Amino acid sequence: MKMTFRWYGENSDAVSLKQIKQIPGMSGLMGFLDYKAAGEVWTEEEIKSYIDGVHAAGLECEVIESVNVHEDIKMGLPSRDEYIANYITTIRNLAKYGVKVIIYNFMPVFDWLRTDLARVIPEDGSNSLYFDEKDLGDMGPMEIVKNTIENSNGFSLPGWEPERLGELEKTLKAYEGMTPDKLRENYKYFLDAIIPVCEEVGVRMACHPDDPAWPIFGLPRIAHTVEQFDMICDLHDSPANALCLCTGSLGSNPDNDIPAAVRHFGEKNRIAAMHVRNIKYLGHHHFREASHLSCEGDLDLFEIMKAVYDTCPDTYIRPDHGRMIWDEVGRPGYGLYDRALGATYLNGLWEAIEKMSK
Ligand code: CS2
Ligand code: MN
Repeated sequence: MKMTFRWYGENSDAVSLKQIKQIPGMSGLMGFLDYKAAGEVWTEEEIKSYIDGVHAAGLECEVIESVNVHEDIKMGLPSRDEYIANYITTIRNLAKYGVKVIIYNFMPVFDWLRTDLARVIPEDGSNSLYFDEKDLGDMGPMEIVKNTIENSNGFSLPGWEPERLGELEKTLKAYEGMTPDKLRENYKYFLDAIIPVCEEVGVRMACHPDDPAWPIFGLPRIAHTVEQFDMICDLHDSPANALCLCTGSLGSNPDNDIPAAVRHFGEKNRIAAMHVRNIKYLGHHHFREASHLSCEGDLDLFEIMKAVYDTCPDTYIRPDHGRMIWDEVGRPGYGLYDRALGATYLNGLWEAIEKMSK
């Protein structure tokens, strides 16, 4: 297991590489060039300069997160071939600089969705990301994105900045009539093109689950149950077609048994990376994010780490979203303190499991 940390880059992250390096047991990053639009090539120069900086701080960069897939690929438009060619160039460029895993998602239009980015936890005054389907009410996606822009403490739809609002309307329209089967067909077309290249250059693609783990706004979603991930694995049968098993995303639906899912895909050699965090269920389609500790949420982090140890012990792990604690001000979900506590806790579980298994 290699413990890693998500970092958004010099100009986009309040957390420094030096701070990350000082977290006990931190091997490196799940890195990210946050200014790249979906479909754009990540050039060698950009990658080299980012990764050189990470190495200079004494950290590795074997995992890159959010090389986003252009909507035209998901929609299966004729223009997809050009975007797939760009994606392949990015894979080759990343591999040249030592990247071994690329985390991405195949969610139409939206990445993760929350209805509150800073929900105060009454017990201790910290705050965390929060979702309640009832808060969406009758609002459609356009209204929610506008709401986000007007009220930064309200809804969040990553990637939909004001200047892209016009595009959002068009994209939503273009998805009308899209079915899960059709989306899967387009997914297969993408995988058939990129996975042979991944095999050639030694990169594993790691699909991140839908978050929350159910369809939203009537858009089809195909990555939020074990059965659906089995189908994704079967679309192109290769260890390079793998998963980033995010416990908090998949676990937002209590019907998903997370330790069992880790064992299932670990045994199939299809887990390339893990995001590990905890969730507190508050009702139907209603949850908040908890500290990583098992007793503060509804997931059993010991059982999850044990399943990793037993079935995919060489995987990359990172603590995922953390709460905002100790008056930290930062990117929601991505402050320093609670994620550092999370990493330390997960390292402690790992040491105990390792020693007790000998
Ligand atoms: C991340 C995702 O913050 C998060 O929830 O885990 O945004 C993840 O990076 C993407 O879905 C991967 O493309
Ligand atoms: Mn995640």
